Amino acid sequence: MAETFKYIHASDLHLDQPIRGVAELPPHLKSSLANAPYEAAFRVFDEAIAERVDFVLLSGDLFDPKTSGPRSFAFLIEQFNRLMERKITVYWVAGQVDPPNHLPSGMELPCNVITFSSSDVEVVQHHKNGTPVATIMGAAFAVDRDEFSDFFASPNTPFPIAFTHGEIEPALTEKSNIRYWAMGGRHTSLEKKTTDGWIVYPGTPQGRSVFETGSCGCTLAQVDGEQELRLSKIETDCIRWLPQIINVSEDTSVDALKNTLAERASKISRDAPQKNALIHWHLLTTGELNPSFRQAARRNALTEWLRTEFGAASHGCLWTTSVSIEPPKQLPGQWFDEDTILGEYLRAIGRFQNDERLGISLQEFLPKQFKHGSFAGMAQLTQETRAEILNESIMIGVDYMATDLSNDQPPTISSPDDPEST
Ligand SMILES: [Mn+2]
Repeated sequence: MAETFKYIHASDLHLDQPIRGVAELPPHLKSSLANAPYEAAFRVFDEAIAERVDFVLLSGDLFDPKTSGPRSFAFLIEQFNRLMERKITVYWVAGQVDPPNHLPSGMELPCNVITFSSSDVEVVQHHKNGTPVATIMGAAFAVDRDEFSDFFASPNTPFPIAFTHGEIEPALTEKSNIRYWAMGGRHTSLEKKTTDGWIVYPGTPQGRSVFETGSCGCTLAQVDGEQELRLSKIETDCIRWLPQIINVSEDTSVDALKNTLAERASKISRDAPQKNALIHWHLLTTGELNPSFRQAARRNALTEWLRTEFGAASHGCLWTTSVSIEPPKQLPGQWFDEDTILGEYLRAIGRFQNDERLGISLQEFLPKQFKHGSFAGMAQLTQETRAEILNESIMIGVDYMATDLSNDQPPTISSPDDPEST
């Protein structure tokens, strides 16, 4: 029977990358948000120690030496030293931003850290009690890598692990005899079965934006005496992005919506107690546009209510980042037909919605000094953001220009001496 062993696989720590897209933040969440990337990475190394793993695989993008200060590197050295004291080896393969051979000068890695900086495959065998248990074939990220045939092991190689960063097609892993593809470069986790084993992207230990939703962490792999592999996910994130979609029909009342939101909020708390969450509530209109939520001011009031009700705790806090509404596919026909500024405005947006070939050029609105460089990129719309912006433009137009406010006014309390009150 072969020696058993286990390892933790993590990637894309991006220590220097802050959490993005949260405009207003209460004081009680500020420090936990600022420290979340470090906190999550710390948990990865903590788990390695608690699980008494044999080694740790770090599949690149740990931090960007060009943009980060000394904190990231000092933090990593500290963690590597903690692992060294416990005789845990660290394998680190270069991702897109962190070639280990480009580390700040004068900074030295502890001797338990083995790096892979070349884009050619280098092979290292990991030994346990004098026998080789795993064969690590590491190669740094390469922009032009389109084949993976160099990652290949002969049938009797001890547990072959391919170790790199970038995108891979499962078809390219066939006949490689690789048991585990330790990949990096995707920020959301992914496990895929291959003919010989698994492709694993553990994802980032801490989601940074609304595009990195749900639980984040690292992967624990255990290989038993029969060479069978067992995978499990370990959650390490401190703050979780949990966007929510709520259906709203034309006659949903504000109170009914608040009940639905409260139910959803308590379900989130039950599923992940003690976990701070950032929530964007997206109201999806079924039927016709609900007049109670069509004005931005009403949605802002809802945001305030959500923050007060569920966002006050410093543990298990559900912080509402925003409330948005998606207009129904069909707005009242007369709005489009009416001979008003709103009618003309909606007809113009409709033309853009119906013809994707109609480009939206925002470049011309950029101030002269921002026409080139990184700002210019923000004026380029993807198909998805184009649809989103058109939707939002409709809501802004309706908000400012729709005249039929008869159902929109908040209920007024009638005074007793008003002859018309009943
Ligand atoms: Mn990355």
